[in-house]
Amino acid sequence: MRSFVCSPMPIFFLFVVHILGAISVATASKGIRCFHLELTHALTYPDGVPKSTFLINGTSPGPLIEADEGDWINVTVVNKLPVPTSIHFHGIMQRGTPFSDGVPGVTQLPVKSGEVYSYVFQVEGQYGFSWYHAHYRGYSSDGLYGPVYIRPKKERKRPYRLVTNDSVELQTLYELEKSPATLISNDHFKYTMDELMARMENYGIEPMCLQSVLINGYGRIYCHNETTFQQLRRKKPPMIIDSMGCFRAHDNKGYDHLSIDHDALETPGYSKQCQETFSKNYIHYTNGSEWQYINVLNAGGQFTKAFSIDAHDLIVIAIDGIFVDPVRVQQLMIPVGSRVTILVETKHDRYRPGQDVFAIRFAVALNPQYIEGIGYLKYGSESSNATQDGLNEEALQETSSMRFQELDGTLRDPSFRSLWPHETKPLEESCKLKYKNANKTFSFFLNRTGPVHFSMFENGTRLSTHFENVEPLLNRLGDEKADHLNDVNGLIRSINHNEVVDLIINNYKSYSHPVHLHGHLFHLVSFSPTENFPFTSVQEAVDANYPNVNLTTPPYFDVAFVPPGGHAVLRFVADNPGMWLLHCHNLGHLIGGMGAILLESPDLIQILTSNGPLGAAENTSFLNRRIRKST
Ligand SMILES: *[C@@H]1O[C@H](CO)[C@@H](O)[C@H](O)[C@H]1NC(C)=O
Ligand SMILES: *[C@@H]1O[C@H](CO)[C@@H](O)[C@H](O)[C@H]1NC(C)=O
Ligand SMILES: *[C@@H]1O[C@H](CO)[C@@H](O)[C@H](O)[C@H]1NC(C)=O
Ligand SMILES: *[C@@H]1O[C@H](CO)[C@@H](O)[C@H](O)[C@H]1NC(C)=O
Ligand SMILES: *[C@@H]1O[C@H](CO)[C@@H](O)[C@H](O)[C@H]1NC(C)=O
Ligand SMILES: *[C@@H]1O[C@H](CO)[C@@H](O)[C@H](O)[C@H]1NC(C)=O
Ligand SMILES: *[C@@H]1O[C@H](CO)[C@@H](O)[C@H](O)[C@H]1NC(C)=O
Ligand SMILES: *[C@@H]1O[C@H](CO)[C@@H](O)[C@H](O)[C@H]1NC(C)=O
Ligand SMILES: *[C@@H]1O[C@H](CO)[C@@H](O)[C@H](O)[C@H]1NC(C)=O
Ligand SMILES: *[C@@H]1O[C@H](CO)[C@@H](O)[C@H](O)[C@H]1NC(C)=O
Ligand SMILES: CC(=O)N[C@H]1CO[C@H](CO)[C@@H](O)[C@@H]1O
Ligand SMILES: [Cu+2]
Repeated sequence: MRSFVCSPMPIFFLFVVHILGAISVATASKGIRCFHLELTHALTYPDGVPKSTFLINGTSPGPLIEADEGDWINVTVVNKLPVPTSIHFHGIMQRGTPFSDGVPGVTQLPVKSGEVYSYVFQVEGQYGFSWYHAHYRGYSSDGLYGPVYIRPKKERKRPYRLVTNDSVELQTLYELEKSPATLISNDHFKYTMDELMARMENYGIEPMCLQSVLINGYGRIYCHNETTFQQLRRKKPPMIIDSMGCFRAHDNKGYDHLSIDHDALETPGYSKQCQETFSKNYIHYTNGSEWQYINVLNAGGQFTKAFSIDAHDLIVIAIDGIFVDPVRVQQLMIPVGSRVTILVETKHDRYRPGQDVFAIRFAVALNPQYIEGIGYLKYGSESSNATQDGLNEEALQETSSMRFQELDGTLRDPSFRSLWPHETKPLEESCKLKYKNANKTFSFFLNRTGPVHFSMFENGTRLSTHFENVEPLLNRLGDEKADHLNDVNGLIRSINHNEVVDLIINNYKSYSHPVHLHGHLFHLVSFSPTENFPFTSVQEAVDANYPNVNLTTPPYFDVAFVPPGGHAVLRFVADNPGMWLLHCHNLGHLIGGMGAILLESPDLIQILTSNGPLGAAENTSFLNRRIRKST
């Protein structure tokens, strides 16, 4: 059969792949789900102020991509933007389809303006909440992001019985699992990412001062007074905090030398006088259900978020899509790129439909800015109120006394509990750590090596500037040996099939970095927020009884938050041939070079070697692809 047939209905077809150039594997599958995404450029007013935005099918976030575990998916992207781009499916492993990973310069050429490009992959053996976003320059933050949800197959173990044994409630949870709600926050700057990057290059300023925090594309500019800011800082040294809540950090020289751009929002400490807006905030209606099943994502390109819903506990059931032992908390700490799935009990015997409303808060945590995005959890349904804007602001004022966190994300009471993704345990046996020893260890060192230069390597090596526009590395594998790749910065070559690989990631003192690995989930086998890993391998640490090593029940996810001065050790099994980026998910840091490319099992990588590079748009007939063996 020569091509897939798009169908939401189960149909059967043969998908023929050639592995190692010799074996033909015929895989029968249920069908393929096709999604069409049109990328356009428009002026929008997400927080009441006009901004040049990139949209997906006219919206940002873009439409949901949903499927059942095991499905094939075909996402066809029509680039009607004035710029090139690409789409990466964050959390989708791309097993057998590394060329659909969406990283320009590594797995494809950028999709140029006017071109069409299809990403085809299978979600076999994976489920839960992921997301898609542009992986070219910083365009993700300009609006190119959206949710992906893969419904788990029947056989998987669920955590629901650890939450309730009431059969009606269990049924509700199974029902809600089919189409969970989504809350996505984005860091919204006054300027577009290209404008910010130009400023970064010219003035050595990182984008650090948000205009607003959006929730599902909605937001407002809130202005807080000096008293509020100073109270938040009461236990810390005095500092200049501007009207947008941005403050000058001690270690950035205050940008005092700058003679221009002082007014511009992205210069911490110099924002223009804050101008409040009253645009619409996002409203999540309970629709009368006793439970809310919500996928929460920090899609922001910049800051970790402290998330909470006033007066409502959060029961965490999955991290990065993977079910975990449920934990009841009042607050989630969500690094950039991380996803947390929660259950929230909405008690309709206590709160009144059409009336009671509670704030949903995404606050920038660990600052350097005091700012939060607010949405509403509203009892009742949209129709139980005549107008969308008929929000009871008075009721909101009342319930805000029941809030858990301050504007800076700190908890208001020591009895409240907060949870980081790295404090969870995977639920299913299959997601637990199986390997006590690693075959290979690689070390990384997160450092700022220049005003706008960031590196993952001890010697300061960075991903090359504009690596995104070069001939994709996957293509360069070709027939010959990988000699072509000698000039590639930050390439790790020696990962062989089925090896157990440890990545030791130490962080220098000044910034935190959310490190994301493509193509794999990993176990966090050692972590410390305060010290670098004092060994050269996990085995040495085990031999020394190092207390931060965790080989019994380590967390399992795809983003590791590495605090300043701390470390994370990631362990994964190299069972997915491909070229996988390992990078900081702070967009400014990634653009500044903070990444590495893991070349895994080059002999087994399936590559498209027909005419031209993978980026030859329109040509999605990769069923015809020949798989070559590098000899
Ligand atoms: C994916 O969908 C596009 C648009 O419908 C189609 O042209 C292309 O052939 C499909 N790709 C595969 C591999 O089926
Ligand atoms: C996006 O818009 C296109 C064109 O209007 C439409 O065909 C497609 O179904 C939309 N995609 C999704 C996922 O809604
Ligand atoms: C439900 O029942 C199981 C098995 O008896 C038990 O392990 C679990 O703790 C119960 N769940 C709750 C929420 O009580
Ligand atoms: C500052 O804001 C707080 C909280 O909104 C308010 O209680 C206080 O009265 C304000 N102070 C001044 C000086 O405006
Ligand atoms: C509530 O119902 C509306 C209208 O049917 C729907 O759009 C929305 O997604 C529902 N919300 C939840 C949380 O299920
Ligand atoms: C390992 O990690 C889990 C999950 O974060 C935690 O509950 C457990 O206490 C950790 N064990 C050790 C020995 O650190
Ligand atoms: C971090 O970068 C700075 C600036 O380039 C350099 O001086 C320093 O040696 C680096 N630190 C380490 C441990 O590599
Ligand atoms: C820096 O270290 C990396 C990783 O060890 C290595 O591949 C690269 O060749 C080194 N670069 C320089 C300039 O020494
Ligand atoms: C990895 O190491 C183990 C021993 O620790 C060994 O049995 C296994 O063969 C090694 N795997 C590979 C792929 O080298
Ligand atoms: C697409 O690729 C196939 C080989 O995989 C080739 O035969 C065909 O000519 C290409 N089509 C275009 C439009 O480039
Ligand atoms: C029709 C309806 O239920 N309207 C309600 C909308 O919300 C306000 C305040 O939140 C209520 O007072 C109305 O009764
Ligand atoms: Cu970073």
